[in-house]
Amino acid sequence: MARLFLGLDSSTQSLSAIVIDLDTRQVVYEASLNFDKTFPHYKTNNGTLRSSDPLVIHSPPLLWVEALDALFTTMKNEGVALGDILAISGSGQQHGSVYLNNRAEEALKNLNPARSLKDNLKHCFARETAPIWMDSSTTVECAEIRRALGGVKKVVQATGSDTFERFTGPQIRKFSKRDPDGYEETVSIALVSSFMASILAGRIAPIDHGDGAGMNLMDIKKRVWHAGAVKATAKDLRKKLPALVESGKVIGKVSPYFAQKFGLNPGALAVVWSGDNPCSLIGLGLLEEGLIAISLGTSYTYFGLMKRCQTDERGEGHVFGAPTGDYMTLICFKNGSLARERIRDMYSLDWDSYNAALTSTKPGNGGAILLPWFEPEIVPRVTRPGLRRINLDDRDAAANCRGMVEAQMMSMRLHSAWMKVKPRQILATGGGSVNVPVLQIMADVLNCPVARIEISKSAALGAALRAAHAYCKQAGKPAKWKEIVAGFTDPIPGSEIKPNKKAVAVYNKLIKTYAKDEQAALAAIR
Ligand code: XUL
Repeated sequence: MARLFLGLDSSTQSLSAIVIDLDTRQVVYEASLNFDKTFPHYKTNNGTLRSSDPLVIHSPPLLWVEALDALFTTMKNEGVALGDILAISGSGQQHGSVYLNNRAEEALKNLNPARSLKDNLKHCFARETAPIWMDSSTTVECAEIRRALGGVKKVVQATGSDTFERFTGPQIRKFSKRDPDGYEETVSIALVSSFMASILAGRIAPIDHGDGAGMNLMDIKKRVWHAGAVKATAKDLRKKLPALVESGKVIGKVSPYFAQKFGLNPGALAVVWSGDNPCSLIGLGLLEEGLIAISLGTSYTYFGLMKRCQTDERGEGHVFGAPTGDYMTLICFKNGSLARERIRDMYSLDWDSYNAALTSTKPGNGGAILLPWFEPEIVPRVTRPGLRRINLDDRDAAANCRGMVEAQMMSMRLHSAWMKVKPRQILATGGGSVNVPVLQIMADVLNCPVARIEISKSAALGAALRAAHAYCKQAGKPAKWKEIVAGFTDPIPGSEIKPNKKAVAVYNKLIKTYAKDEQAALAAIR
């Protein structure tokens, strides 16, 4: 019998599944259900519900429930050997919260396979919709919690991140203030990850240390609920929070609902879910300190594992628990590929000519600096956006193309220094990673080899690998993480780009100029 493991990913726009065969090291099945297309009756837009307030962004949890039923139906119809699945885990978009009432626990325990999951669970919510990570309506609550805990530095040291609008604590506080009755009716608050895990396990599931760290409620060092943060967030909150557990925790067997309805192995283990970023850490094989992933998407993210818990006292970056029991960091730079595209369009170029401009210009750009904050920036915090040029001629298209990419890479180097982890190998992923000249600048500025990795469902894969790791441990045959991920997370062969020594020397100097110019620009804005 094959040893199969299922990883699910409940993301903003879709629910995905990956099944891996641990013996052949193959992904044997992949599927994805797009929420807008598959469930138009929820009237979501990219999986979200909008209101008249553009800062408020929610999703309907019943949609996720219906999607879980539909995905299992698809897997059954497509002949997935569900009877051979030994364990299931999952990944959830981080920070989003689901508010369950006093009927939830019983309903989860007694899921009736003769009815749909939606029918089983439709009366279990104390709040119809779930605020998700895109919601930025809690600035007031962020300030209140930050003040109660003694300022940015204190919050960061306590919870791993400054208070952020999308984080769960500020969202809970807002709900408790705006709808005290709904809050009162709430018996248990779940994250997207623990909510989905609750359905699979047939009971209120715990929250893992990875996703728990995205709430501004967990003591990042002790990995327990932080009494001060809980108190500063909302009244009686402690009672409404489930247990915090390590990411490898087996919750129990999967609910009989799934065995009876879809033929899932009734002995399959339900493993606690985690957030999409901690799951991607595993799905990209970032198991050692110094292995860093840089995702070049609309925004850029920089993430990697940390052995020792360092926090960013400026309050820009985040620290989450890693599924390995270590820590991980996540730093989001909002002005990513979209900003590069703005420069491309400004000079009427296409990507080929943009890349040609990068290869025809010299590292360091003759000391010219560009600060590319087209949109309000997260890292560093920029509330008044705008493009700024220092010693840079706006008529020189090629120098502007280079200045753009150098600035993004220097910003990553500067604003990841707090981790005290020197990158040894960078894995570049996301749409922008096909541009080799961009990766050369990345390698030169960060003084580190860069390889490309293309795993489109890294979060779902990470979840499947986490399920396999937890299963082996439970079966009394614990395996090293390296053994679990071997063969699943390899970079694209031959894609490695080495740093150029001369260019590295140029950037080691230029980074100081960049830091000074950035500081001056920020001082002028604030
Ligand atoms: C991380 C974050 C997003 C969500 C959705 O802090 O907000 O990455 O996890 O993917």
